[in-house]
Amino acid sequence: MSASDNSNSIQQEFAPLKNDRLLRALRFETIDTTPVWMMRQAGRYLPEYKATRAEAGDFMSLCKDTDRATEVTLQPLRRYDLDAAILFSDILTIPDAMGLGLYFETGEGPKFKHPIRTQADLDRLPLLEPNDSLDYVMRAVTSIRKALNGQVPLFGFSGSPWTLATYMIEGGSSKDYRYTKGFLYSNPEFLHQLLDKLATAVIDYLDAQVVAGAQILQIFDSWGGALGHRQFIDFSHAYNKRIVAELKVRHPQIPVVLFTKGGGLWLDVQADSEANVLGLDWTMPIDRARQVLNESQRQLTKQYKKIQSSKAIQGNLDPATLYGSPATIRAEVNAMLDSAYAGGEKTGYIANLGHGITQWVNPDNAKVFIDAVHDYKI
Ligand code: 1CP
Repeated sequence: MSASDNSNSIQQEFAPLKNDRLLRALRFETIDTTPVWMMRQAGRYLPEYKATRAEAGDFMSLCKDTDRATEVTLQPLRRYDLDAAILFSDILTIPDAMGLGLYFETGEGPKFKHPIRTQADLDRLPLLEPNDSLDYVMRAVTSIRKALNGQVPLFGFSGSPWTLATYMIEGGSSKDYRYTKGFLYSNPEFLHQLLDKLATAVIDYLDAQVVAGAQILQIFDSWGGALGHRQFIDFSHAYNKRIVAELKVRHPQIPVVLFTKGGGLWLDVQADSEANVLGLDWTMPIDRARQVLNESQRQLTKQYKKIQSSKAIQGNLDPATLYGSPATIRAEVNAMLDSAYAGGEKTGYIANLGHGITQWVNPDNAKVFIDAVHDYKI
C-alpha cells in the first residue's frame, strides 16, 4: 500500500470536517466569509496557556505531554471563532531529536548544547525516524485531531531547512547569523550537506504528521528573509521546493502553506513550487502580491507547457496592530481585506497575522481581529 493510500484510510478514521472554509478558500472555491487563524495562536499571551505550561513544568515537557499539548491547542479555539487549529509543538523538535540538546534559558529563548560547527558534528547527525524519536509529536497530532472532532482543520508544521540550520549552527536564536552565513560564503558545501539532511528529515516528519492526522501543512521559513536574492534561491527555496514536491507525491490531497518571513520580494521565486498557499508578512501589500502571482502563473504555465494553478495568499496583518485600539484593529483589518479582494476574486485568501502573535497582546484584541475578519462582507 502506498503512503498516500495509508494516509487516506487514516484520515477517514476521524470525524468529517464541519468547517471547511479555510480549505475551500485555498482551492479558490466560494466562501461565506474569510477564513482566519493566527500564527502562534497558542502561547504566552493567554493566561490559560501560562497556567497549563506551569503545570507541565517547562516548554518541552508541555510539548511531550499529549493531554496538555492537546489542551493548549484547543484553548484559543474556545475563546475565538478560529477557522483552523495548529499542532502545539515547535520547529526545534527536529534538531532536538537529532541530538543537539535543546534547552530554554529563561528570558533568552531556545539554545542548543551541541551546535553544528564541524564536519564531524555534521557526520554524527542521525537520520530522523519521526515515529521513533518524535513519536510524542505524532501522538499529539492524533489526540488533537480526535479532540477537534471535525470542528476545524488541523495544521501540522515544520521549520524550513534554512531556518532550522540557523538555529543548529548558531546554537540558538541570532540577529546576524554569523556562523551560518560564514559557512554560506566560506564553505557552502558544508551548509548544503546540512540542508540536504534537513530536507529529508522535514519530508519524513511532515509525512508522519499527515499519517497521524494533520489535514494541512505549513512550512515556516521564518528567517529566509535574511538571505540575499541568489542565496535565498539556492539555500532556502531549492530545499522548500523539493520538500513540497515530495509531499505532493506522498499526499497529493494535503494542502501546503509556505511562509517565508521577508519573502515578499520573492513571490515569483516561491511560485515555482507546488505549495498551494504563500504566506506574507506585513511588508508586502496583498493586492500587489496577487498581481505578481498572477503574472508568475502565466510565466510558469509557458515555461512548463502545462497549466499551473494559482497560489492562494495567507497573511498579513502586522502583529503589532494588536497593541492598538479595537477601532484601529478593525480599520486595519478592513484595509487588509480590501487589498486581498481588490482584484475582484472573492476567494483564494486566508486572513492571518504577518508573523506570530506576541506575548504582550491583550487577548481581547485578538478577538477583535478575528471577529473583524468574519464581519467583513465579501
Ligand atoms: O515560554 C514558552 O512557553 C515558549 C514559547 C514558545 C511557544 C508558545 C516556543 C519557544 N514555541 C512555542 C510554540 C510554537 N512554536 C508553535 C505552536 C503552535 C501555535 O502556533 O500555536 C509554533 C507553530 C512554533 C513555531 C516556531 N518556533 C517558529 C516558527 C514560527 C515563527 O514565529 O517564525 C520559530 C522560529 C520557533 C522557534 C522558537 N521556539 C520558541 C521560541 C521563543 C522561538 C523563537 C526564538 C527566536 O525568535 O529565535
